[in-house]
Amino acid sequence: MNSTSPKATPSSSSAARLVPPTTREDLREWVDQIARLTTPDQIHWCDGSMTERQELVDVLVATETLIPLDGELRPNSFLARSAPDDVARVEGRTFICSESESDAGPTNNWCDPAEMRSTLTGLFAGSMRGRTLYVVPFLMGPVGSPVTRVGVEITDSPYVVVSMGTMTRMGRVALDIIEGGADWVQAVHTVGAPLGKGEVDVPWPCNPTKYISHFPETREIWSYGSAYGGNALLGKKAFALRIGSVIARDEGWLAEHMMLVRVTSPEGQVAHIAAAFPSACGKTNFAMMQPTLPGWQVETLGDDIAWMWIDDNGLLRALNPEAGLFGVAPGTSDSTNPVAIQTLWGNTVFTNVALTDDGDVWWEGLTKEKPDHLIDWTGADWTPASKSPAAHPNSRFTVAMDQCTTAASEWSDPRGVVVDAIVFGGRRSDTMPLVTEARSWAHGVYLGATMASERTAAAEGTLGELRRDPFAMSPFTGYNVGEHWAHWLSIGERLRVSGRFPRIFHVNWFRRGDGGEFLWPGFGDNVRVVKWMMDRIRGDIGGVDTPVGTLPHPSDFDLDGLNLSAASANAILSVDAAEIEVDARDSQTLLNLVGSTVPSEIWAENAETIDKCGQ
Ligand code: OXD
Ligand code: MN
Repeated sequence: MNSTSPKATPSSSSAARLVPPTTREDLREWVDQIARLTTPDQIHWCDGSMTERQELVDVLVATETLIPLDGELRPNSFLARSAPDDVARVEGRTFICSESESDAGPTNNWCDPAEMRSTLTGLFAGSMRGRTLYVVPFLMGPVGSPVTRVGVEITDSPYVVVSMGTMTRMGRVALDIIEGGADWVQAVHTVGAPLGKGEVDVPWPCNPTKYISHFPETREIWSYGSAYGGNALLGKKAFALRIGSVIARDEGWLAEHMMLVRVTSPEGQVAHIAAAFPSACGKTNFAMMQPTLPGWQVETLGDDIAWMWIDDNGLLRALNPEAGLFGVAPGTSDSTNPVAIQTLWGNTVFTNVALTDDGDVWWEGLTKEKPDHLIDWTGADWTPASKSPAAHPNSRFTVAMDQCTTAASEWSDPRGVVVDAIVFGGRRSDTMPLVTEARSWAHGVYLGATMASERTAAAEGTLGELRRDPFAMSPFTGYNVGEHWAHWLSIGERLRVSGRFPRIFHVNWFRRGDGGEFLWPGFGDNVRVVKWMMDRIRGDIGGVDTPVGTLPHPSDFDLDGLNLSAASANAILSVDAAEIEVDARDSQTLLNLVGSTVPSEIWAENAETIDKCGQ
């Protein structure tokens, strides 16, 4: 905030928000304690009202953090441009600070909690000088659900407050639940850019030093130096996945990196599907699929995170704990995801996309023809001759889930939905067929544990290299990955009581032919895969037993009307045992890394896979 600009004084009209609106001494004491450490100019308790949101937006426009878009083309929408070095989650700076290193496991960065506390205390001391400390109470999940949890984020970024207002149920609604006696997860965030007296602020304050630290035992999150989504909107990855997965393990439920949809067949059969994909595998497109087969409907329940629990009848239920969509913009278009395009008609904050000359947004892939002139995500002039992309590859949109044109009415039902199918998937140019169904719950857990994806240009690492990403949770499990697999197996044991197991499938939309071309059309045609899953769930059809699970019998799989050669169809709907064996042996590198916490069932499934390859 620009302390020299009278316009930029946050919420000066709302003196009431400076008074703690809670009788909870422990909450007031905690806020005081953080304020004593960080020394902000003032404290603002957020109520989550539209008036408050408008006041914060006005502040952000005054500081040029938000650039208003054209009111006709993109009503009530804004563009934010981050600092060039604050554009993505920072996995290398993300820490699980459990008391014991083995609790974090070999796939997390661990740091001794006492050492991390001492580092953070030094960094947070005085870090909010010249700024406002916002107290942001929020819910993950709808009011009244057994899995809904409360958090309070303290932040000095009004951009974060506005974004939390979209991504969570924020303000009074959460404070009321705290008043009722609920515990809350403590989340402390600073951009790490104190302002000197009279110092003019920059539009995107942040700090080159970054820490995203989690303390699983005390359920605390401390985030320093970044204002970018996944690092700073602490309800999302930090709470709903990292701390959430620890709470879920301790309490016997699951906090997973999965989208959630409701599918209805032309005959009226309904199925709810939860699916985990690493990034760049079309997870959002699946969540908003427009089926190409007549009479099919896919409705959106969630695009990123699913919390799942076993209900009193022994059924696995799921809900999306978030209230907004924080999606990747590039590649989103009328042909790849028309639902997202409709959803973004207005009331949207875009971050790091390009600005058109008429005050709208643009990103690579939005239109076939590139505009003649743009302002790129760094604020510089851009033409099609420019060497760098106009929108950052990780540029984002933030929009309320309510605005999603395919949102199922159940998306905010506190009872959640019964999960019929769990899907794991990755981007594999070879080896994995279009779809298989796991032989058993344990085999499904094995498929999730060893799932892998080839790196794309946007991902860190060497292009095309295969990365194992267990349950698409690599950077998101707040405890030892081997214990996560054991936890999934224990959920299976508990489902035995009702015998109502969701089916587990593995999909691969990305098989390539000899010339490198994609063999499967994907997008809306993925409903054909869903159709086969629904037939399997109904128990109508058999399949072909393979080392990697049950493969569709070609005569049971609907390819009608697709321009797919027999050779391509055969390639995606067949399994080469030799390739699967190589893959199973390759996944032993991960199992050996995870070491002693790998459940024996996972090794047994690996051995059975290899065994079946030799038969
Ligand atoms: C996300 C991610 O932003 O998974 O959802 O990185
Ligand atoms: Mn995600």
